Amino acid sequence: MSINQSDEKLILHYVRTSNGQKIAILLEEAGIDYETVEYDIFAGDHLIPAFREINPNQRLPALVDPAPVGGGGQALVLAETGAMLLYLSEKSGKFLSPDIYRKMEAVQWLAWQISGLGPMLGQAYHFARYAPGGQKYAVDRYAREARRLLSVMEARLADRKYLAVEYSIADMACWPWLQNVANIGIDRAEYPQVQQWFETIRSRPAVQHVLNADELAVPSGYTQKRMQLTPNQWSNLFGRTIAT
Ligand SMILES: N[C@@H](CCC(=O)N[C@@H](CS)C(=O)NCC(=O)O)C(=O)O
Repeated sequence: MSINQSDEKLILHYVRTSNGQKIAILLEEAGIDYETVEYDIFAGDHLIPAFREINPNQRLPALVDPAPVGGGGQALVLAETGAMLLYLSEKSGKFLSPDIYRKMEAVQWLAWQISGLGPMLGQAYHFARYAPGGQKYAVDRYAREARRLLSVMEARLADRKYLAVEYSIADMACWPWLQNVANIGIDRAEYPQVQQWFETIRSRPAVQHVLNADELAVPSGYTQKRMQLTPNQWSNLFGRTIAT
């Protein structure tokens, strides 16, 4: 992994997880030229000081645009997937309608993903897959909240193909998070509208590319029902290394 790369391509500091895939999908959909720098979060790649300069919150992905339009030659360094999706749709002029009503509908569902679906499913996955046993309350609490959020999506998609009026960054934000809900005991087929939406998006060439390209796809070891981490890996993600 080398953080210092230079030319005019965008640099995507990438982790092969749902959050990383959101941004890769938009870059592929919009046809923006980019290169990835891959981080192994289990190995603690994101904890090195050089990455803290890029994202003080030390979470992935992050994006560097060496020459943003109107930036006067100064690079733009961005963290938070919501901010990155908004930036890239503005840069490309795609996947966010210029019509104020349509645009804000998509922004609303993007906000719903980054404040609700992502964090709640994240906790559901954590307690079901990483936490020591005996956490029934937390496992049930977050699984229930995950189901509630899927029901919200199900109702939303009852009379429309996408979360907003057209395919948008809101769909790209939500889609990767629904790939492995079986790991938290949810069968997507219980939510037929969500399932149909999921398949429609899965069949898009850009999404297929992200699912199949070696450098972008989620490694099979990341999707096991129950994760077995070494003490060092656990510490890099949830333990004392984080505070230092
Ligand atoms: N709110 C952040 C969440 C990013 C996030 O949590 N990324 C995970 C990978 S999917 C991460 O960096 N985890 C490392 C850790 O928890 O130490 C965003 O939307 O960008």
